[in-house]
Amino acid sequence: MPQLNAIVMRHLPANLKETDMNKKDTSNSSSPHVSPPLPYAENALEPVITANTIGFHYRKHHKGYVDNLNKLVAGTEYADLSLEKIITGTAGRKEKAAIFNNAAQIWNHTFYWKSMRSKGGGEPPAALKQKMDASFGSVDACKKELASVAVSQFGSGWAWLVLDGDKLKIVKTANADVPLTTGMKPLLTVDVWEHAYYLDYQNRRADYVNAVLDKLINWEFALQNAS
Ligand code: MN3
Repeated sequence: MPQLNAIVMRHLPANLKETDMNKKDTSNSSSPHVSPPLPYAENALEPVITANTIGFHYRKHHKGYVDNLNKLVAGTEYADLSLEKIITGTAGRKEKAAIFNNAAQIWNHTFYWKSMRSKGGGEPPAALKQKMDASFGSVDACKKELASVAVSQFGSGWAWLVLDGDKLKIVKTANADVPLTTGMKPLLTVDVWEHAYYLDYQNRRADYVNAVLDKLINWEFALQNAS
């Protein structure tokens, strides 16, 4: 799908280009994909998200997708491809669903870690605020829509702030799906799979989402991706 590939590569956030997202583990050629390091300590997001949750999420779930993908692509036409090329090459192909799901979940999680920071939330940088005002009317309206979409995603999935052309939009995706495959440019994401919040919030997804948006969300990351 050369056309789709071109769209996706053009829309990749600058800080997620191949050097970052496609690190090769040269010590073990059968395991080409690795988990990029967390951008902060596992306890850096406390008390909103505990080190316990981050530990399981990063070291078990995220790593699980990496290990699965490495097994699934070994000896196939995908073995030497970057994560992005695997995602775009398998999107929408039922017979490649396992490869797509694991590859997309690696990308989504790396993007999710960067979408948060210690002492995040608060006022977005002026350039992002301007875009939010233009697209949603206000920062609050943007946050409300993001929260409402995150809470209403039925089952596992993701809520995203994206750039669609010149306009900011909020979209949700189910399971491993990622807006990259529809030509939109992801700016930030919130993981609403239960493993992201259940240890800390049990069934209270709305409390998790609102706390993330108020206290952790990394607006600077979103702005970098928008420029
Ligand atoms: Mn997750």
